[in-house]
Formats: sequence, C-alpha cells, structure tokens
Amino acid sequence: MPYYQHIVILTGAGISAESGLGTFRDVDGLWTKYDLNEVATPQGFARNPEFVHAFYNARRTNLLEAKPNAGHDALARLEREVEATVTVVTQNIDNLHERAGSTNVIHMHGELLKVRCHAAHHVMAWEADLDVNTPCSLCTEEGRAATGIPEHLGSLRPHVVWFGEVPMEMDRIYPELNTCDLFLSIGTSGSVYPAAGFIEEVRSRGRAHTAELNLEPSEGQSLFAEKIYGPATEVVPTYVDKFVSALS
Ligand code: BJW
Repeated sequence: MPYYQHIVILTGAGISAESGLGTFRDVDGLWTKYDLNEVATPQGFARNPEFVHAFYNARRTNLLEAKPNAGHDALARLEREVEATVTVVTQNIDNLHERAGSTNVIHMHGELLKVRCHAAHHVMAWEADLDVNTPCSLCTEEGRAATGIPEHLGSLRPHVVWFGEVPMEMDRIYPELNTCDLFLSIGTSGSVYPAAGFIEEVRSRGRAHTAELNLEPSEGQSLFAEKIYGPATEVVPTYVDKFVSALS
C-alpha cells in the first residue's frame, strides 16, 4: 500500500443506509416515495412549505434515533491512525461522520440539524420539528421587513441544498480535490452534480489513486482505478484495516 499524504473521501447516502437512514435512488429509496420536485427544490418549498417541513421533520426524528455504523467508525479510525490529512466531503445531511469521530467533515448539501432564516440567513442548530410559523429568534423586525418577501418574513427553512441551489463550501472542496493523492468515493450513485464530477476533477490532475466502495457499480464506476463492491459496514472497515496495517 503506497504512502498517501492527503486523502479525500466523498460519501453519499449509502454509507448511512445501514444506520437506518434511507437512500434516494435505490428500489426503496426516498425518491420512490416522494417526488423530488415537491420536496427538494425551492419551487416545491414555495408551493407547499408544510409538506416539505413534514418531510424533513420525519427525517430529523429518524436521524436523532440513528447511530453511526461500522463504515463511519472506520473512516474516523482512518483519520486517527494515519498521518495523512483526511477530509470527508459528504453529500449527506446527517451528522453520523461527526458522531463517529471524524473531525474534518465538509457538508456540501447542508445539515439536517441546522435551519436558516430567509431574512438574514442566520444559521442555527435545530432538533425540533419546524413549521411555517416558526419565527427566526435572531431576526429583528427591521431585518424581516428588509427582505421584501412578506410570506417569508424571518421564517425558517432546513439548512440543506435543493436542486437548482448552489452546493456549500465549493471553494474549500475543489482545492482538496486538486491536491489529494487518494480519492475514495463511498456509497453514492454518482448521479447528482457537482459531486458526480469530482472523480473527473481528480483524474484531470493525474496524480491521485481513485477507488469506489459501493453496494453496486455507480454511474461513474468506469472512471475509478479500484472498485470494491459490498455493504459499507463490511467493505469500508476491511479497506481501512488493510490501509492502516500496511502503514504500521
Ligand atoms: C450502498 C448501501 C450500503 C445503498 N453500502 N452502498 C447536468 C449536468 C450537471 C448538473 C446538472 C445537470 N442537470 C441538472 C444538473 C444540476 C443538478 C443535478 O445534478 N441534477 C441531476 C439529477 C442530473 N444539481 C444541482 O442542482 C446541484 N446544484 C448545482 O449544480 O448548482 C450549480 C453549481 C454547482 C457548483 C458550483 C456552482 C454552481 C444541487 C444538488 C442538490 C442535491 N440535493 C439532494 C437533497 C439534499 C437534502 C436532502 O438530503 O434532502 O442531495 S438530492 C439527493 O441526491 C441528496 C444527495 O446528497 C444526492 C446524492 O445522492 P446519493 O448520496 O448518491 O444517494 P443515492 O440514493 O443516489 O445513491 C446511494 C448509493 O448507495 C447507491 O449507489 C447504492 O447502491 C449505494 N448503497 N446501500 C454501500 N449498505
């Protein structure tokens, strides 16, 4: 196993599936039960905010009951036990990487346990249910009035990235992709951009080893040098074990 200095790990819903959080595009995934245009677009939220709040309230409750699994634990172990810089770029809005012990996590699609207001974009931690009447406790009356959007005066929305919105922290993510020497993609179908394009970004530099660990081949599988298929709770710990023991 070569010596790596900078490891970037892209994760998706598949790493949290065995913690009981639903994926999106699998046979029983969230997008088979919900129309993504209704619950994961700004237009859907504008049309029916109560419905979107109910969708995220249920997922928040589910997350509060969930626990990190052996896949999350293994990535935290990797960060602890190798000398390399390990960055997890996650598309997931859950906090299971952090709860497993990973300390360098970038949430490109936001965080389920945060909300923000429409008026001043205050972001705050949030574990309770949310509804259209929940006001932003940080907004002043002037701030609310300044939005010019009467129906959104200081009201709150989930701090997540919907289709058509710009993902978060891209200015931190691209430098990571451009300087890593190992890129792992774990538990993602590779069907949502810009994350689906990260493998090409990494390959364009031509210096990083690339590996996909997933239940099944993703849409971008042909672009990865190494492919390992199986449940995240099995393949990720095995991969990390080999990695860590080769270094010791
Ligand atoms: C297991 C497993 C187990 C199962 N073990 N594995 C054409 C080209 C380029 C872009 C576009 C385009 N057409 C449209 C776009 C834009 C659009 C897009 O990509 N659309 C596609 C449908 C084509 N993208 C956007 O709008 C994004 N914004 C954007 O592009 O802004 C422009 C911009 C970019 C950059 C800089 C400046 C400007 C925003 C995308 C927002 C996505 N939001 C969601 C919801 C977030 C909140 C929430 O969670 O509710 O993010 S949608 C949903 O999909 C969620 C996920 O993060 C994301 C990815 O899903 P993921 O994680 O891959 O899950 P699945 O279910 O798809 O796959 C799970 C995988 O796990 C499977 O492969 C299983 O096999 C596997 N698995 N069990 C291991 N036990």
